[in-house]
Amino acid sequence: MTIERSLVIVKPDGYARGLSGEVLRRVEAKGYTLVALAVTTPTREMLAAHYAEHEGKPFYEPLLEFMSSGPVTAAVIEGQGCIPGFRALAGATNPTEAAPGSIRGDLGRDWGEKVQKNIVHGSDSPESSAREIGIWFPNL
Ligand code: DAT
Ligand code: MG
Repeated sequence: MTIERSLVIVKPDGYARGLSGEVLRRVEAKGYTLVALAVTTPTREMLAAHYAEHEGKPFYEPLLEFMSSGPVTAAVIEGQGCIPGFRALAGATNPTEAAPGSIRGDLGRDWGEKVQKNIVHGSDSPESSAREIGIWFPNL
């Protein structure tokens, strides 16, 4: 596997619960390197670009509303295979189904809302990673 970069976001729920450090701890404990780090409240424009693939889905509007509701911690991480590797650390999208041991499995649950508040985002492919890093860290 080649050295890759992935965009990791600690979403507003994770940030508000004080889980940024716990997520970054797991990233570093796994052996990935932090390349860039920022706390920011994303604009709707950034989020529309970031989540373009989900436009039109029933959870799209609640997702943009939620993601723009407060600060997030955004990071670029680096390491061999870190794109699938961080997805494995994050666990399944639905925290109820995410395996114990994963971030979503250990730290998340169903809050009975329209959008899954699942603590973290991680890029799902090299193409997504390059696109997302361009949106969140245009100077990299
Ligand atoms: P992932 O974040 O695991 O890559 P995704 O890209 O399919 O998942 O969806 C993006 C986000 O949208 C996800 O983290 C939470 C929300 N979401 C996805 N599917 C959903 C659903 N069926 N109901 C509510 N929210 C959903
Ligand atoms: Mg996704």
